[in-house]
Amino acid sequence: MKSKEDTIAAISTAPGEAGIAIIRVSGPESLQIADRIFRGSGVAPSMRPAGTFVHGFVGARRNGSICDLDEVILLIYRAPHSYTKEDVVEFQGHGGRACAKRILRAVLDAGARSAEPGEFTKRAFLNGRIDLLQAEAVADLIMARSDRAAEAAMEQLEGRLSSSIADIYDSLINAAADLEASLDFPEEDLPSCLLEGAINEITQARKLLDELYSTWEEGHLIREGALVVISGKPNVGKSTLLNCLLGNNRAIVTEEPGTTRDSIEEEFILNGIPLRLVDTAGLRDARNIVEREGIQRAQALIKKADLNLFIYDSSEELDSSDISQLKNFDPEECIILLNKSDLGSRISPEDFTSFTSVTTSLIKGLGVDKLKEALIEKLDITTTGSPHAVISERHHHILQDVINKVDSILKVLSQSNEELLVPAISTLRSAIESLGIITGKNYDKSLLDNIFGRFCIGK
Ligand SMILES: Nc1nc2c(ncn2[C@@H]2O[C@H](COP(=O)(O)OP(=O)(O)O)[C@@H](O)[C@H]2O)c(=O)[nH]1
Ligand SMILES: [Mg+2]
Repeated sequence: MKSKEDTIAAISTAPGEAGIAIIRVSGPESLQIADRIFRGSGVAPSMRPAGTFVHGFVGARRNGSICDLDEVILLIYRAPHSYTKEDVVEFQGHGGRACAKRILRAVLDAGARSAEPGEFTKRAFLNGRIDLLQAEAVADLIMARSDRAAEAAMEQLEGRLSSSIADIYDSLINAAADLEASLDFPEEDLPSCLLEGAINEITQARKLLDELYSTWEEGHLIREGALVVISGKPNVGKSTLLNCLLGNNRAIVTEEPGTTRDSIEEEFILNGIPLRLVDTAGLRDARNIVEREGIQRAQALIKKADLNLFIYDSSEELDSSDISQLKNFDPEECIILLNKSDLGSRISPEDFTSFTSVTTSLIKGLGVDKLKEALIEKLDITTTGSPHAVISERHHHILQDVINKVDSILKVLSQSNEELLVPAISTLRSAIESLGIITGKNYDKSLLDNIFGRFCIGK
């Protein structure tokens, strides 16, 4: 399927006051549309060579005469050397609320159609310039909230993930060919190299699948951020911790227990990973209806968290409710803070041997660096190691399906049961087809609508 043969246009820059706004036009009529509305020195845009730019004005016909709408630079690209592989022109006009819209209106009046979200990138995909993984990387890059997220998106855009999938794809195709060839032999004449070759190829693919699958956790953290929930009894220093990490006074801190009623969420970037840091209402038996609602929300958040930070006031003795609250936490996904160490320590790390604990005096900023180190370790976000692309939710689902199929094939092959060979080959073919949905070798309209519908207009 090639992209539709009409010409589309959209404002590609963000709205609002800015130095420059870019209006992008792509399709067979792009240059003729530029001829109709652009007035500059020298020859008409459609007579100009690719890869050039020219200064001039965009005009519109009003009451029989031409009136200038904006002063622009016009960039000219010719198929196939453009973002979409089609003829493309870009008008760089003035930013702001009105100018870009005036140029877009002139372009649409001259024969273009308004682009749908992501339609330029969709054309780049349909015209074979990039695969679906690279198209998704464009959206990831635009939405990246941290250095690490942008880095991973660039790796994907440059084709690292595509080439890993291609390696798996090739191994499975080779294995399918071997297995299909083996069907031509009666059982007693079957050359052992065919079956062995297939098993080797599939085992190799299985290893690569595992490696890719294991990047899901990191991919999820990079794209959605890690939900880190701060909880504990009233007055132990939860809001002080939020403010300490953010470096400002986001949450109200008072000596009065029960100050924080609703949860407060803020973004905090740690080692390139966005954390969704949530301060919650203190956990206690509350009478007040608003506070009770706040506590219920806190409990729901604790269950959802990627990581919990549970704070004690270590200047006070542990009581039975302190101990029982610990049951809500998985030691793997929780860090205990022993706060207010400046007031003396009645609780010690030895009281929580299965948990990671950090001693702090948040009012003095002590122990915060240790806490950050513990967070990095618990969330497994050390930035050492070579840069690598990471899979997304969509890829995760498909890879899970492929892994299940590959495992079932390996099981059948290990049993050397001739009768099961034909169904195993068809399972292998179906695994290969699923892989093709990741890169876009196989796609349907709803898959493309789903992926490109999430893009912004103009990309
Ligand atoms: N001495 C001491 N006081 C602290 C410390 N951390 C917080 N506080 C104080 O404890 C009180 C309650 O803090 P807050 O952050 O509002 O607790 P929250 O109810 O858990 O959110 C405030 O008066 C803080 O200034 C600390 O490390 N040492
Ligand atoms: Mg508070």
